Amino acid sequence: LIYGVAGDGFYVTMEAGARAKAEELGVDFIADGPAQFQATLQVPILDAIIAQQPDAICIAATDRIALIEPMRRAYDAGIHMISVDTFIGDTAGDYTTPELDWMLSYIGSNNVDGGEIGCSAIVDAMGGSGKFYIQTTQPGVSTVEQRVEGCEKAIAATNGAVELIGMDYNDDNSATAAEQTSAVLASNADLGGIFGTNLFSARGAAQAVANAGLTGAVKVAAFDAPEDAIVALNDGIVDIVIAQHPYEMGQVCIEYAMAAINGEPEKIEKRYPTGYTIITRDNVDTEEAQQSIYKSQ
Ligand code: T6T
Repeated sequence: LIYGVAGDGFYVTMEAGARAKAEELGVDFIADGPAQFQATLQVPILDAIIAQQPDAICIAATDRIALIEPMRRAYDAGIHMISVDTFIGDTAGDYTTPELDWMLSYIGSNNVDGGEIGCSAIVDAMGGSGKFYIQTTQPGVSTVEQRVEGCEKAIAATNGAVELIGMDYNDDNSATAAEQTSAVLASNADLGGIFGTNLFSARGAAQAVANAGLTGAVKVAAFDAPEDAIVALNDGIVDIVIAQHPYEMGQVCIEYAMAAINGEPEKIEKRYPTGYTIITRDNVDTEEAQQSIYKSQ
């Protein structure tokens, strides 16, 4: 498993799911990933793994385009290739196209839907009108790009009643996200809603709202469910937490890898969408919500 960045609860949870399934199936499993969410750091890790000649690789590509060639190298070296979380290419994760049909599968959330769910909830919480702002990580990352697309759909559905006043790229860094959000709050006293497209974006956005004393006045949708997002939800800083199912992504990835190795392609779907658990203050204490909180180690 080559994940997107070390120390991110989302990937920590994915690795736990993959490791548990690997133990169950007797798979020799290793996981590695870059210290920052960056293609230039991830590609050398991929190359080092290719050199070890594994039978299969599950990878969360940190860039839709930059990882195509390096991943193709792995395939050409005889390794079964599976995308987990993010996809490569510009066909929205469709791996049936001739350019990408060497990819076995894309296992991950429906991110357009996720963005739309989060932003529709915030639009509602804003009473259907007002100013909206998006915190996201980097261009070229399939997941967050699709979440922005879904969010823009929710905003467009208001026919202009909600106005998207801006979007900033925080480079997957919550301190940067907090700084950028603070600046936007300072110059837009009437901001109504914010969408943080991933764990670090949402963490920074929530911190900035709390620091500005705007808890409750500015509604926040947090993509991803680390423990601190749940604390922020309970404190009224965040209004909706969209929990992905990274543990399942890790498990399915190992199952698919084994199916490929055992010559059972009928067990592999080209697209395996994992679902969401939508957490609000109404259901946060349910077992389902509590179980969907990401592991931190
Ligand atoms: O949101 C997840 C993941 O889906 C995305 O591709 C990158 O950011 C996270 O890992 C959360 O930090």
